[in-house]
Amino acid sequence: MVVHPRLKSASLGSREDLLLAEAVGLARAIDLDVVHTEMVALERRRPSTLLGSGVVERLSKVIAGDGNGRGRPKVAVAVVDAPLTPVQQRNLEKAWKCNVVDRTGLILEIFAARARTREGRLQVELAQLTYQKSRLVRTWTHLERQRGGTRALGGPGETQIESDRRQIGERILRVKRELGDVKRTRALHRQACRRVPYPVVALVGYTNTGKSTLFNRLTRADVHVEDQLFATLDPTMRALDLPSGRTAILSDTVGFISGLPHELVNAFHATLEEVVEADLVVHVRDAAHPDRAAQKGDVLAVLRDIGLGGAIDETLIEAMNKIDLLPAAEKQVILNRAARSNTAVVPLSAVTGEGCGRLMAAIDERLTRGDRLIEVSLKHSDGATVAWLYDHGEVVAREDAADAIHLKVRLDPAHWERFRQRLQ
Ligand SMILES: Nc1nc2c(ncn2[C@@H]2O[C@H](COP(=O)(O)OP(=O)(O)O)[C@@H](O)[C@H]2O)c(=O)[nH]1
Ligand SMILES: [Mg+2]
Repeated sequence: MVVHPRLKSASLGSREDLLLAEAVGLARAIDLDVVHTEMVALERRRPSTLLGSGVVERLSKVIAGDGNGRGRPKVAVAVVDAPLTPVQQRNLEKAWKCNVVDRTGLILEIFAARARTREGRLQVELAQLTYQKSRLVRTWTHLERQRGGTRALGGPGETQIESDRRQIGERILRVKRELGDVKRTRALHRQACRRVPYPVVALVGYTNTGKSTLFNRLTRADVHVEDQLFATLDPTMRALDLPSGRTAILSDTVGFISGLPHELVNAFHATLEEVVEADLVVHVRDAAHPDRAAQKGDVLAVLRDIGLGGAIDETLIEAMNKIDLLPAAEKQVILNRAARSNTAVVPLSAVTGEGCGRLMAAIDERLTRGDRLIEVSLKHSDGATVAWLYDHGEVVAREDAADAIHLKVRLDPAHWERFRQRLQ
């Protein structure tokens, strides 16, 4: 169940629908099966449960399966799309007899499931620990106040919460230290990570703009041998067959989230680390979203923050998605603008498929721009150079003759330059 509470006094009109839709999108991002969604209007925020008691009671019937389920609740997880205090969270769990996750908790789940690099995982762990610790601290003060008790730090009188807190504090220190190490050796890690023999195309953009739909449409074809490289590791990377016959890897990244809680910004940026490594970034936009201009600004600002600044024009294609939802006149404006953009903007619909072929062609053109197709003959003893070419280029033909190995290889300009130096 996903509940989006809003204060009656702060109504944003139709924007609220979009916020609820975003929360549902976030829940689906960790594979929750959403059976009930609801916008709840609040007169005020109740300290005990946030929501009013009537609403809490009504929803508990929904959770129990419309009131007829005595045993297990039908709903296993209730997402409350707002910040909840630890007390509110606990009271709702008691009233609803199911797990309750607030907005920050949900986002942390997504990041944890999707962080790929070591730095990403550490940043997410740090954010999780900090979140947990703040919960314990506040729960603890709450309990202390109730009991009016005294406390002894450490020693035999130590309470469970105090020792939990101390352990979390120690882990935070350890994670911070490790993060420092990772950052110092980041350059080395990058080189070591760069083992994928295909160019990587990353899809970025706000949640619900259609990244996953586009990802599935573009890579829908049968399962590839290349996929097996990733399948077990990562369901968000798949082989992409380009019109030129070239293969790339398409990567579906963590979506941008409106009003990202401040304490999660570092973790979010770290989950986008891989985007910096990508050969090409496809910025998926929702052409029908009223905030699409602001969203674009946010995305570009973050891409600049994580280090994509200078090369942004070279490495970015804008996929204007959901054009099927636009009125004809508005759609025409976007099509005209795109036609003048020289493949920098591609209007499309991931649902109907319109424009998806053009996106594939644009990706292809961008990836092969400046590439060279070279033919080399190498001695059988020169296994190192053969291996280097397989690692850094795309071997399109190979013939093992008696005297030599003849290779036809496609190399991008940077690797072509390195290869020339290698030969000298
Ligand atoms: N009408 C329309 N809906 C779309 C299109 N692409 C995606 N959607 C819908 O938008 C919602 C979010 O899509 P999803 O791929 O999960 O977005 P993501 O969060 O960016 O991965 C889903 O309900 C999709 O069916 C499109 O081109 N047209
Ligand atoms: Mg998605």
